[in-house]
Amino acid sequence: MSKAALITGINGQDGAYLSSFLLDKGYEVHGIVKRNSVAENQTYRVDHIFDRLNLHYGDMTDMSSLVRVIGEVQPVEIYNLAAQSHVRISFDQPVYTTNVVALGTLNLLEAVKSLKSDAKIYQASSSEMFGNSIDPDGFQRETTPMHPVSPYGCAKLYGYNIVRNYRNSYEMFVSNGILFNHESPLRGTNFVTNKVAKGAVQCKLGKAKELAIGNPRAARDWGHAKDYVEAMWLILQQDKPDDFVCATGVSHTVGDLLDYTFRKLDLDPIDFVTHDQKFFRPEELDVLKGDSSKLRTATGWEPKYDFYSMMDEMIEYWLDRLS
Ligand code: NAP
Ligand code: G4F
Repeated sequence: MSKAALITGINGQDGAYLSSFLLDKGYEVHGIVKRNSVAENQTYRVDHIFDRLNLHYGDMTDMSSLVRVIGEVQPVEIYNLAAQSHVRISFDQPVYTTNVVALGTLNLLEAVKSLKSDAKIYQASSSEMFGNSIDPDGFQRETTPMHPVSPYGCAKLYGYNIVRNYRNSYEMFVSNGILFNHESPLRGTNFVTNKVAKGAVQCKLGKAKELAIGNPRAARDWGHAKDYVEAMWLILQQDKPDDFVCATGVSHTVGDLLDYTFRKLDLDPIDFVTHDQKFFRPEELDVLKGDSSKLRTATGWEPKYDFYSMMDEMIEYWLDRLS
């Protein structure tokens, strides 16, 4: 009989890639989907594999729904990916973000504990937890102090800590993946990479005259979601639960992102890019660059995409869709 895996946030970017990855590995894949008034659009990222998935209604803020689904599915692995994952929006919805991201994680841990389930749990922790804390060599790693600068980052830090607390207190197999930014054509278009890929293609095709963005100086360590879901699985295949950074180790600014994308389309960004205060954050995280030596040594993980091949795929996707 195949092993059951349960993914919260299955219809998100990472949930879609992880579902395909686990199906290929022979898992029976289950996922929790929260109620939405328009059911059709909600699953567009997994529509190509919809018939092979088992979806259950539930919500991270409703522990009873988590108990019900985990009790029914009896998963061997749980990937906790559900979140209000947009940093800028977390300033507008701080309480909701904290309920889903922080208390939602506690709800999941309590559900697993109360059911006496042996499921291994992957917690989607984030490089946003570091805030502007950087080691002297310019990298963030597992030992770097964490001082988050957004409601989302603060909520993720609670999730990270409560995971460690339950691991130590109750001998649960629960691991944090501290993942740096990862992107793809399935990324929400209000995150900067896919916003720029889509916006630049619209400019190229004459469908838009300008692209308004926020802080061009912020720098991120961008990888591809397809590579990062493999890391999630590898983290749960370790003998012991632990915490691992997953990153490419290379950082680019938003300005570099604009320059590469527009020039790839034979456009000059100066002719199209404008700045709008509404896309800036009240407090900004300036630079992220991750050292994932611990993960690479323990699991052999290596990313297959770099920044350029990742952006090329996203640009191609929008050219195909919008042409
Ligand atoms: P995403 O595309 O925003 O997906 C989030 C998922 O969570 C969606 O399926 C969403 O469902 C679901 N969700 C939201 N609120 C929920 C609730 N109350 N109950 C149940 N489900 C809920 O995010 P992602 O990029 O795939 O990221 C996956 C996880 O990794 C998130 O926890 C994110 O915070 C974390 N992370 C992401 C990155 C990154 O760069 N992508 C880096 C580090 C950590 P609807 O779409 O139906 O609302
Ligand atoms: O694409 P972003 O919105 O991603 P951000 O804030 O780094 O968060 C993502 O990565 C985290 C991991 O570190 C995840 F935990 C989180 O869930 C999410 O997936 O913004 C990236 C950078 C920021 O510095 C932002 O200020 O781009 C800057 N930026 C500049 N103009 C913009 C824009 N960001 C967005 N979304 N939209 C803009 O117009």
